[in-house]
Amino acid sequence: MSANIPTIKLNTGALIPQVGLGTWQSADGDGYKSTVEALKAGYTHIDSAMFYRNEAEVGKAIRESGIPREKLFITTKIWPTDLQYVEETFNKSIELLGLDYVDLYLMHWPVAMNHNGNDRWYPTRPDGSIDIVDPKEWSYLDTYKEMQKLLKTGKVKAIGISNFNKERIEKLLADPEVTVVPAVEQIELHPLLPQQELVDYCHSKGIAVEAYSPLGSTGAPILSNETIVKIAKKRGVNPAVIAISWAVWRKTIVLPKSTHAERIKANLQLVELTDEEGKEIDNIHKLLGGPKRLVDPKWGIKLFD
Ligand code: 1BO
Repeated sequence: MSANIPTIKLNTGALIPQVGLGTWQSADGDGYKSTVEALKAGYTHIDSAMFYRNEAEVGKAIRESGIPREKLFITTKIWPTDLQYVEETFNKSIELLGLDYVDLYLMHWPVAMNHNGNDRWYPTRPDGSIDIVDPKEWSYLDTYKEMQKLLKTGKVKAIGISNFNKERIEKLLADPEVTVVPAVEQIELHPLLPQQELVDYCHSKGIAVEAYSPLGSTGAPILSNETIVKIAKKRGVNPAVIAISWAVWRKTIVLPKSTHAERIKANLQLVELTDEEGKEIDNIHKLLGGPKRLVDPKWGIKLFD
């Protein structure tokens, strides 16, 4: 089945479908099932990550689909505990996926953590704090430079970043050894957290912006928002479609996650929002007391005061 999903041209020249399947918290068989359903429904863009523990199942679904590889856009990401080991981590990802290449490789967070053996994903120090690597020893800039080298292997078509704030992107772009502008910045984005300034900044630098948790992460609070529900009723679609269509309207790429076949399919029923509707959704966070992060680990970086 083919779906009419608009695309955006990345700074590499490649086209990325504006709607992709998000797979965070889809593991233990759910990553496989949701990827199978998405590919059946017409998605051609799947977003995975080492941290999601689903690369093997996502890859299996892709390979079994019989869809020519060049018709698909596949992303995976490197987690903070692996930032000092880019080449070997990437090789592990590609092996788990069982693919010859990925279309996009992202640095999941600009924070390096020590691989100290006590926890694969969130290593702690004896005092309970997260074991962050001293940036003088190794920083996200070092990781990015290693990621640049992967482009030469042909196994990575584009590199990008995730969960970076403006300051970190500025620092990255100002580094003389950074010769490749990230193709993508993937961040938490939804009507409670539009991050317009960061989106505009990325666009001004030729960096495409991807929205994770577009329905508001756990509990999907966006789906019961008054404005979203009102526009959804008027347009005769469900509220998720409005949130996803808003992301498309504002020229971002959006990664709705679902493990339910019907919802995966329904999330592709885009509507073309009017500018009036789009701006009304832009304003939702203001009516609710300002932007609200829903994915905000203590060790992450500050987005705003
Ligand atoms: C903590 C993971 C955020 C989405 O990729």
